[in-house]
Amino acid sequence: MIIVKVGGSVFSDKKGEAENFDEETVRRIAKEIAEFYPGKDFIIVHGGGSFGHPEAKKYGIRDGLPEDWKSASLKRIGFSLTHQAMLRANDMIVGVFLDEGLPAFSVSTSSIFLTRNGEVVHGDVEVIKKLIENRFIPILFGDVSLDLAKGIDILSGDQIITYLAKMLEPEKVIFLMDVDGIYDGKPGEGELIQDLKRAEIGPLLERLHCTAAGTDVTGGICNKLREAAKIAEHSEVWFVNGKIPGRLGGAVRGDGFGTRIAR
Ligand code: IP8
Repeated sequence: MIIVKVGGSVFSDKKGEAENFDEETVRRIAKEIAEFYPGKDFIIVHGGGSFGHPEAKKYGIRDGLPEDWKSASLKRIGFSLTHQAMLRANDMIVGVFLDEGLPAFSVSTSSIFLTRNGEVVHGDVEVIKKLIENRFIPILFGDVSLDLAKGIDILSGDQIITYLAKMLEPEKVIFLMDVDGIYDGKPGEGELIQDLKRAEIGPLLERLHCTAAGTDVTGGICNKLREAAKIAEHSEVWFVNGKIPGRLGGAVRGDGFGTRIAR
């Protein structure tokens, strides 16, 4: 089994207008997966991109539910609007996969996961296991979550993958991004790291001065790297450019260009 994270910046331009969708790239990703399916099983998890992140930021979903009724009521509306925005992204992605003849099936993350301060404390993976057994391709997504500490929060696709990797022990986890992999510095300035060891992730996070930035409410590359350190306990991890044809296929085969973290 291979888990593929389709980063929000791969299927949409986070700096562009709200809910823009790069159908051509998603179609090409689906075609690359079709080269390996049904020989291999896939689970897809996609990010928020220009769909979930602007809404989540606007309504301050990560701050949780406040005490007073009036502000909590507005937050509840924002919670649902953020989820609806993610459903629209998911609908488009699932639609493209179906169109390419892949049996994609939408799984609404907020219906099967519970968090505590953004970390998964419960995830119903039985449905996902059964979908895989019946040869479907489950498509989950970064979403809002009901949170045991704050009432509501955001659950990043990256956190979902860490949980799935722990429960399902996939052969590989592949993160598709809009850059070639993990850089020791800013993409384009620092050097691309082709082989990264788990033990090197901590010092790298320090060198990258990891702080949340821009519209990404879940912390971008820093969050990915922190999660990758956990995922690498269970599976090989790849970071590749999802915008460039063939990179996903290369990571599936194991001879691809990008950053590889061996188990
Ligand atoms: O882009 C965030 O998912 P991510 C989802 O995988 C929302 O971090 C709703 C902002």
